[in-house]
Amino acid sequence: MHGVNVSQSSSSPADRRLSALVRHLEGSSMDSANHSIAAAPTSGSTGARISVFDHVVRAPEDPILGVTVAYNKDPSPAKLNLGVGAYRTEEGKPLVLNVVRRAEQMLVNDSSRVKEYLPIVGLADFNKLSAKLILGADSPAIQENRVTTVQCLSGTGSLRVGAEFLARHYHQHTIYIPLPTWGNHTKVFGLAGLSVKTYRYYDPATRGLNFEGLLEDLRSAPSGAIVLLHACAHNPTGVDPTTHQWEQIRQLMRSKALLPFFDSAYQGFASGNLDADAESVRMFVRDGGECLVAQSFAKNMGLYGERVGALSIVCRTADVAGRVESQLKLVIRPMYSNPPIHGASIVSTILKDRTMFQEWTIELKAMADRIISMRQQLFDALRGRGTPGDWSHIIKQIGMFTFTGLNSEQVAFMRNEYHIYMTSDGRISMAGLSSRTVPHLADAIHAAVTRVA
Ligand code: KET
Repeated sequence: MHGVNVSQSSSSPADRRLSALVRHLEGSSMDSANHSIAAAPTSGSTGARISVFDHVVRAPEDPILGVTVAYNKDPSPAKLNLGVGAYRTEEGKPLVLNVVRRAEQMLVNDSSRVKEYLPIVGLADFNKLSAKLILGADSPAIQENRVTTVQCLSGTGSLRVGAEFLARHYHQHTIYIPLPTWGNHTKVFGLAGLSVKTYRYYDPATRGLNFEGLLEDLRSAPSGAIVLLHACAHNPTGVDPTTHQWEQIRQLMRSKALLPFFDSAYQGFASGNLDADAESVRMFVRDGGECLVAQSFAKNMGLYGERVGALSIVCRTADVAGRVESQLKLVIRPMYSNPPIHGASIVSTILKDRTMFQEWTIELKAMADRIISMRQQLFDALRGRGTPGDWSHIIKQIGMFTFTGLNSEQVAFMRNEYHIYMTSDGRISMAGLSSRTVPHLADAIHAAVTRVA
């Protein structure tokens, strides 16, 4: 046995993962000599009533999902949850798309369907159709069989599987994520063993893109570094590069051999058009280079809790793609073995039927349009109240969220005084608003801006 010495007392999760990996590679089992579990029996027969978990400290709630936890505990009838990015109707209710209901009905009525395990990589139809959706029906990369797609547990799972693969098989372990970004990115990539750095993205002064800062940071990144890009509808800022800026980003990244890892959680939610929202990804695929794409169907098909997503890796050749897929299977099998069948069956039923696909795009556009109309209504309501400040970013920003510019004290004030819930960075989910609740929100923002520094 070769002697790799990794300290058992190292405290960072990455170190612990490395230790576990080393033990695994050395073939030692969990209860081998140097890894005895120093704890009292769990039966309670010793008389000592101290839990073996007594040292466990309470963790804070998740910065985004914890907002819903707090909201659920609030008895006020006026409460409003603008925290998590989840679509609501004008009536404030969660929405199951009609086309999804129809697909589910068809699945239920099909008695030939069984509940066998899916393959490790998931449902074959779903994978093909998902790649087509993001890369385009006429994508040469698909035609040349250079894309491997695996079904994963929604966007988060796709990011994590991609990150685990990169940590094992890619020479550069540094990933650059935008500042700010979706809060979970840091944890997903860090826990997979990558070293997470940031690149400048948002300029609070202009409430727009810090394009020069972004270029400068990517220019000084080490060659080959991984770069996380939001395909569209950047979360939390709602600020996307223009097509021209994307092209400059692409040229710079390719010239430095930086590896693009796209997070596509909002395809169709930015513009209401699936193809337009995939353009950034397609620009990078069109040049023949390699990239990763994590796709989520949570928002655009409203399948949040079904956990449907896909990871696609676009490779140089079909041969490489085949080998990459074989390794993705080794990542997935010990994590969750294989993905669930129901959500992916809904998606593939819709994507493969021309009429249902059409119906989906109409329902998706309606969701995107309702969000855009909420932007206008909130903007008008603040203007109507003469609320101090320039609120034009509310109508300029793209996608599900408005990055209001409210500070954490103002956010706390709005929660305490108005029962309005949002993330502490001042992000509000426009999809959680309705014509009925806009005045309440505008009153709260007005009060926060005028009364809380
Ligand atoms: N990427 C981005 C950019 C993102 O905003 C989310 C979810 C995900 C991935 C993951 O979604 P999934 O459900 O795994 O497909 N964002 C919303 C929900 C959350 O935080 O989990 C949010 O920001 O509110």
